Amino acid sequence: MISVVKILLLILLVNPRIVVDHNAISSANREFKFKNVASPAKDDAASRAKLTLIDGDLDGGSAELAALTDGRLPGDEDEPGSNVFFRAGSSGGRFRMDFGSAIDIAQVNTYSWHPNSRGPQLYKLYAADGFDPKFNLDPKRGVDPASCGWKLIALVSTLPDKGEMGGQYAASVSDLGRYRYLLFDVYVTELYDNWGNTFYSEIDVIGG
Ligand SMILES: [Ca+2]
Ligand SMILES: [Ca+2]
Repeated sequence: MISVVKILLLILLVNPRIVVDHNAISSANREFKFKNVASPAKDDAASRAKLTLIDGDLDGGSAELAALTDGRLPGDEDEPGSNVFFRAGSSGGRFRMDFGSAIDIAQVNTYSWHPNSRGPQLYKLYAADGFDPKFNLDPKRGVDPASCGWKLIALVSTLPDKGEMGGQYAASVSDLGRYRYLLFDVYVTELYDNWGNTFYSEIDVIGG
């Protein structure tokens, strides 16, 4: 007989591990050094992936999507042109990463930096191998990716419970498995004003 404990253990084992980290405004640094998450890498698997916007608009002040994987980091806490962020006042959007063929994904690390509400990260991460007959390469908002060939890997939130929202953030999702595609469903961090779209500085994908 399978006990509830065994089922819970199984869920823990197959679920990826999520680690989040934060450097306060005062301790933010150009190297993106964190206590619990590795600093961004230059020639990780994401640097060879193709990035495609699926839904939403990038802000006029945002860098091109490619800035997410160029290995370059902003030199300052408020450097729009070195970050990727969705249009001010919008509720975020979706983009896809294509590795060309399936790869073993050990880690997905996301990095952001801003002195205020555009610092923290809030997104859903999906992955797919593309073999599902119902597979939809471009599911827009309103279409649940899990209904068309994507697997929900993690809900990542680095939102602080209290205190300052600004600073540097890193999130690391481990042990994903073997996939060709990743989908990032990116949300605003707050709705009080138009400035809740995160400044994403870099996304690393570490192969297994
Ligand atoms: Ca990188
Ligand atoms: Ca970058």
